[in-house]
Amino acid sequence: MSFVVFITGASSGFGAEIARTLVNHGDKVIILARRKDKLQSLQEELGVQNCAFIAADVNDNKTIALALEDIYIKRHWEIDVLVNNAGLARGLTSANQSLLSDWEEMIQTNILALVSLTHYLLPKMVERGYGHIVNMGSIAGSYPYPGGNVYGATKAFVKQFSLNLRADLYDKNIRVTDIEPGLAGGSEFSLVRFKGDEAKANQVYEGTTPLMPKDIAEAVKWVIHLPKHININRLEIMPTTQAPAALNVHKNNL
Ligand code: NDP
Ligand code: 8X3
Repeated sequence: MSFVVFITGASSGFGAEIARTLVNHGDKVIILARRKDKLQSLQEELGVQNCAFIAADVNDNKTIALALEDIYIKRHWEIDVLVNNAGLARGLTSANQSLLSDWEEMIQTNILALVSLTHYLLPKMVERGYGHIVNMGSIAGSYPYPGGNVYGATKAFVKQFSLNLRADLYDKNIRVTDIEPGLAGGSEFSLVRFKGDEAKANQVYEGTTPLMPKDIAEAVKWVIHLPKHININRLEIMPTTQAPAALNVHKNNL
């Protein structure tokens, strides 16, 4: 079985690797991100017959709807699977030192854009009688860590939204999966989090073996291509070198 898979945030990291892995498996992909040059070269790599791209901000609902209509008219591709992967962390500072604009950007992209796209595509999936929404959550949505404040909260939203979608859709043949990776290198995640500070970004992965985009892409391929009667609700994946820590207790009498 091959699918048409719409992947947001596919100009780098997980999204680009998910596109490669799925096309390699025989699927068609529609890739979206803001950087057109990156999308164009990925399309060349994957073959124009297998890959359409939309160079847009994931928050730009109107442009995305028009581009999807255009792809439907030209290629007759109807979306079987939506991979809501576009997302970001900004900053790793304590909540009292964080910028409100960073918090707003994360909420806008990780929550509002994901919700809008889901709201746009879900009725079409229900009408066709099949669909799969794969959301890119994070372990940060389950385990708090210092500086994770709003980023982790956006991913907690993604987790609960995914589970609540299932509650509405279990009788509609629509699958919903929250993929929840832990520390993962090989993407621009930390570079974006630390606003271009390469040294700081590289330090995150120094001396350890993180997950890589290919690991996440294989997980996405697996959940999508399971027999249709199986829904993976949540898939929490950590590198072997990572584990949740103990709770902190501040003892102010010492
Ligand atoms: P990257 O920074 O490499 O990828 C993020 C992708 O999202 C890019 O393609 C970027 O493209 C796109 N993007 C960001 N903002 C927008 C926007 N406003 N409009 C359109 N596209 C946008 O990081 P990852 O691959 O690591 O991250 C992918 C997802 O995985 C994110 O949701 C992240 O939160 C999540 N995640 C990452 C983990 C990690 O440790 N790396 C672990 C757990 C989850 P462009 O800039 O061209 O628009
Ligand atoms: C990214 C994983 O642990 O850096 O979602 O928050 S982590």
